[in-house]
Amino acid sequence: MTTPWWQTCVIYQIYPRSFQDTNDDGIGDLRGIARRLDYLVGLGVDAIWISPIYPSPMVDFGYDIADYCDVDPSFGVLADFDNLLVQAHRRGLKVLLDLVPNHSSDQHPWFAESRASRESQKRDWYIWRDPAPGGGPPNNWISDFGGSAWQWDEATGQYYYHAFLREQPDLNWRHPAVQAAMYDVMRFWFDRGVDGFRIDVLWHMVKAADFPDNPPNPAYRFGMGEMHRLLQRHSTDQPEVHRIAAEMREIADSYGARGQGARVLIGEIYLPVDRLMHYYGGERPEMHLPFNFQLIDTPWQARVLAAVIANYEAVLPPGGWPNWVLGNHDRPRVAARLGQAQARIAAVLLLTLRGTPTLYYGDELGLTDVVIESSDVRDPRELREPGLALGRDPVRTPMPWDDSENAGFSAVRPWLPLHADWSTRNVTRMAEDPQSILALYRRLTALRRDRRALSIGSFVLLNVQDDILVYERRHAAERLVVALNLGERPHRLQLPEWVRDSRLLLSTAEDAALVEDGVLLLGSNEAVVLEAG
Ligand code: TEU
Ligand code: CA
Repeated sequence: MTTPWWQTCVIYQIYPRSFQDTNDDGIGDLRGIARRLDYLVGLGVDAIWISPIYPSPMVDFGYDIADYCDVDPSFGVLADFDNLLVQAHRRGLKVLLDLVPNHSSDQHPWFAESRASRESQKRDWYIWRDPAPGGGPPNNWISDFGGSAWQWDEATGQYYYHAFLREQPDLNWRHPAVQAAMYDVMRFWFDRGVDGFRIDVLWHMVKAADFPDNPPNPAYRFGMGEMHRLLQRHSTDQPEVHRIAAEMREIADSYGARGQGARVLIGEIYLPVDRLMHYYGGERPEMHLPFNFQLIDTPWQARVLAAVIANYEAVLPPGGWPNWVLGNHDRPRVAARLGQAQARIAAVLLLTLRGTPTLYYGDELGLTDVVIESSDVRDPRELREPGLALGRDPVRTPMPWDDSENAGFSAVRPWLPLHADWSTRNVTRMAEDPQSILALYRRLTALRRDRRALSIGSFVLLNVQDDILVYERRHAAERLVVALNLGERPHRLQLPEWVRDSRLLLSTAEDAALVEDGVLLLGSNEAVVLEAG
């Protein structure tokens, strides 16, 4: 029985505007990704997910799509994508695209036709409603980026719904023609050879048919962002979304359901874990991997993490494969949240937990959130709700390749500024330093490849105390122990009997931990992987 690649792989997210520029416009492009594929092979990842590359006015930097079946000129042309795919596949790398089915750009021809008149053939492709009886928006729903989620259209005298920007009208997924059109988009890219999709805001796609007001959120506090005033009870996570997710899965499976040829679907879903589990599917399979963002949101404390991991393992449905994420293009970077020392421990955690890990570009260098001067702000989220630290520019800054001008990212000033220490915190420099976090990531991916216990083995929590988290990964005769110190204080840990004669496979510290008489001396901010026998 062969394990499908998406269970054993390490996924690497690329924010294409910020990875590598090749035509001197300060914006990363597809040729740039192709140029850096050998870096990714050396890093030891197996699949890349590329944030949207399609034609877009870039109001939300590609999450506002004006044509689902082409490439934006700032990223290149379709032939560049085809070439990237060939080059990636030649190196054994899978390529996942970002599918954004919930909404299009307001510049998409579908929306132009829809808004043209109430009688338009495509009127119902989007969500149009009359004003509330007393006037004003049809209900109280709030955009995730602040303000009413309803935009008045003077010409046709109705409101349209947008869960995000007004430039991102939501498609009406209750309409069969919309479903058919988006399924054709999936086929377009599957036919070209892509290995799967990360699906944007999957849980948003269907709204309650009668559009009731959302209830207030009792936990709302100023500073959380206006969207959190209300619970998104009726605007998201509706039962009907599951049939759509299952149909998407059927399309993916029709291109490859097993082994190396499998096509994979990853759902972006921000929901409590019990709700998240439904997106694996019931009678019919849905997402291969509903993104598990808990490591991003969980306080960095051993007991809390242990509880989160144990609960997640416990509620996974039969056959449901776990996955873990430390960061993405919307959330603070891991090194900004935890600091450099613990970012290394987080790397060990991400790559030794049971389940498919997704790594965000730059986190392997310990990039932190870059301070963006107000004149440099680009993210519409920051522009709409300034000063609440909701902006996402800080985590989308250019990848630093070397200490040449603009860090080898571009010959010209990049679209967002580089981090301050780019002349030392860059790929070339860190690759030479065996103690760098980059070197640590390389050792971790190599170890994960080498030890089936890490990729497909079982998981058992062994010890949780103070700042210490210890667990076992086991496959057949292979038994590994992972011990993490989430704090500064060194610890002496009594090891279980079976691991007394153990070998140290990896340590994050320069002078690695010692095992003496069955006691592990775990240093400050140190994580180790031991192998029994
Ligand atoms: O993100 C959706 C999303 O859930 C977040 O913006 C969320 O509202 C925020 O993290 C608060 O928890 C996806 C994309 O990843 C994002 O870049 C897009 O802006 C958004 O959808 C619209 O497409
Ligand atoms: Ca470019």
